Amino acid sequence: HPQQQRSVGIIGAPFSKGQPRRGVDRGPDAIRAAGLLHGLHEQGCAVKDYGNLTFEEPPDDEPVGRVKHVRAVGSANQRLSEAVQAVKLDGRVSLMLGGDHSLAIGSIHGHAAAVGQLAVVWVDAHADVNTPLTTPTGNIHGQSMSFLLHELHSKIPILPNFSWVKPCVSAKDLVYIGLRDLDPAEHYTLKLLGVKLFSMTEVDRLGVARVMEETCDYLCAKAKKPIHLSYDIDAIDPAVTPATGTPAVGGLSYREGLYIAEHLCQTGLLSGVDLVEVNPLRGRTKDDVRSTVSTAVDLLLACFGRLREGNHPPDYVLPEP
Ligand code: B3U
Ligand code: MN
Ligand code: MN
Repeated sequence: HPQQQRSVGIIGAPFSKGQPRRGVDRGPDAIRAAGLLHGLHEQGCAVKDYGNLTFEEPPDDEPVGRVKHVRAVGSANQRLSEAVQAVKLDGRVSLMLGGDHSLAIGSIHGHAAAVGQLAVVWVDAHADVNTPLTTPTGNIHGQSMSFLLHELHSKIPILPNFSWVKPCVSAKDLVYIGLRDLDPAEHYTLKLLGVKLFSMTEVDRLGVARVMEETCDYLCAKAKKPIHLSYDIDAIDPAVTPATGTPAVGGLSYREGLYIAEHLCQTGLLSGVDLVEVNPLRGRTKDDVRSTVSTAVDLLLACFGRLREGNHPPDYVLPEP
């Protein structure tokens, strides 16, 4: 599908209560201001910006057990799920700009509600698969996948504003790339469920090209399901993308990060994308922020057709003298 016209629906989700640091709610506007829409138009995408969602602040949102801001996260994700469903019913690839990674709950839920079974590619330094009972921090951005996996359903307690969340992803339809900072319970869970993962060790061993080949062979073994890519900017090395809440050394290079996006685009199966955890208030310098945000834009342009070899419109003709 080298030059197909791609139709994109952008949803801004300026939400930060899945984690404790302020500023990640400024991600969507920073990514737009860095030229995302202009770049998508220029490469021939049909883009519709659905604008930023607004979120309510539930009163008395006290921790439930260890878990923080449960009600706010639950209701924000319910809104996001509905917004993603609307974009999919419009026939577009949904692009959710976060915001923190708790938003993957609503984004993936809405995507699956609209199109059915998904394959999920989770690119992240972290696995975000703590349950509300294993979380060491209480932050829901470290728990998103636990709410979505069928296999963990019996491990999830009842939480306020979460009753709408139904698990919609099978462990066999999930691949992690870039992992390097997991809690013991998360590692145990991924081994127990036999989840396919390419930690930074596998990226080092195999190289990113083989990682992507194996990822797509694995996910497409039986049927070609629509792919949901959930891209946490902290998957990339903090030397390149420092403006994020929980940077982890030893990450993907800029080139490896781009290769992942290019490769998934070329499958023609990308149906939903998240780009999360860009926090413009976390960089030490303006250049830290610029580098983080422009890397996010470059990853997204690659998701929607941009190639480093160059591109041209399908109707291009050389001018005659
Ligand atoms: N695993 C830890 C840390 C963490 C997860 N995701 C991020 N940080 N960004 C937790 O809080 O569950
Ligand atoms: Mn994450
Ligand atoms: Mn992360």
